[in-house]
Order: sequence, then C-alpha cells, then structure tokens
Amino acid sequence: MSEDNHPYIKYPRYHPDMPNGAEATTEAFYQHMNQRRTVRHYSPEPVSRAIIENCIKTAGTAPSGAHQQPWHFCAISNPQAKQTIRQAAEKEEQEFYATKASPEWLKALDPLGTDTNKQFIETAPWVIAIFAKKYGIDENGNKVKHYYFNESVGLATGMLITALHNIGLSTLTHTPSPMGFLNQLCNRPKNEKPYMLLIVGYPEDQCQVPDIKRLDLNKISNFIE
Ligand code: IYR
Repeated sequence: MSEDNHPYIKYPRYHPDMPNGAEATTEAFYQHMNQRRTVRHYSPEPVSRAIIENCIKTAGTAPSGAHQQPWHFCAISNPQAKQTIRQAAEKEEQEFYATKASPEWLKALDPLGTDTNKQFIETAPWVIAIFAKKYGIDENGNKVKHYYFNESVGLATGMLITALHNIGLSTLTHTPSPMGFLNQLCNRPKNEKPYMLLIVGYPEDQCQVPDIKRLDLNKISNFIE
C-alpha cells in the first residue's frame, strides 16, 4: 500500500513502567505465564461481559498478514447456545474417539484424560468461538485474498489466552472437528472458518490438572550470538 493512502504516523519508543528493570520484569512475566494451565473442570462463577470485551480487544491488537485482521470472536454465555454447542461437539467427538482417531493419537491424548464428555462447555460462563476469515469481501461483493490468515488468528488467540490468564481466568482450547455447525449457531458467513472454541472461566474448587512438565529453554531454543 502506498504512503498516499496509508499515511505514516510517529511511533515513539514505548516505555512501560519497569521499576526493577527489563530482566527482572521478563523473569516475573515468565513466572506469571508459567502458572497457566489448560483447565477441563470449570466453576459456574460468572465473568462480566466487560472483562470478555477487554480481552477480545486485546486479541484484536495482534499483528496480521497485510493488516487484514482476519479474525472474529463470537462470545457466548447464553445457556441454550452453550447446550447446543456441547451437544454438537460431543457428537463430533464420539466419532473422533470411536473411529477417526488413530491409535497413536489416542495414546498421545491418554495422559491428558480427555474423552467425549464436554460438560465444561455448559458449566463455564463463556465459550468464545473463534473464526478465521479465509477471504474478505469488498464493497462490491468481490472476494479479497487474505494472507496468512491461520497464522494471524493463532497469534490473536494466543494473546486472548494471555489476556484472560492475566486476570486469573482459565481457558481450554477445544477443536471439535469438523466445526461447521458453529457458522449457523454464531450467525457467521461462509468466508469465516471456525478456528477454535475457547472455553473461559475459573477452575472449579477441587480442579486437578495433569502433572505435565514444560520443555527446558535449551530444548526449545538455541542461540547464535
Ligand atoms: N478434540 C478431542 C481430542 C483432543 C485432541 C488434542 I491434539 C488435545 O490436545 C486434546 C483433545 C477432544 O477435545 O477431546
């Protein structure tokens, strides 16, 4: 895009408040994010719409291919809608566990204790259906190619999870497959592909999570200095 139709503005260096300096701040943020665990047992404790709106606004600050912002978030707290999603998701999952999943896949899932029961979809106060806009539609109704839409929506989803964790809310990234039923339920057009369901709420009182470990730094990175 030329500078004419996309003028530039000054971007002064951002100075967040870091009384203990950048190294201590990044270490503290790592410790904070390392408390995040995927939760499958939720409390029905309500979460305000304002909180969900602020976290979705945060997700919408993600970078995206050609700044096309190819995401849509449908936030659902309506009990009937959640029940419909649960029923549809469980139907898909029954097929997944009974026939679609390979023995290797089932073995990989074993430590996580997942199964076809998706009670959490109804118990948690919010379910956010995330859609990826595979292409856009211009003013004349023509298709507009979207670049890197999967990567872009993944980035936005990560930022949404981070924003929710930041105030102590837990999430579960759930991908019933196929998820076509979500377009109809969420009133979304066909250029939007259901990307993920994000279950959002506080963990139930006696919530347990599998005792998994994260890979060490030296297993997930190398440095060339
Ligand atoms: N979608 C199924 C199976 C599942 C797959 C993966 I990869 C997980 O990390 C967890 C579950 C389900 O939700 O049960």
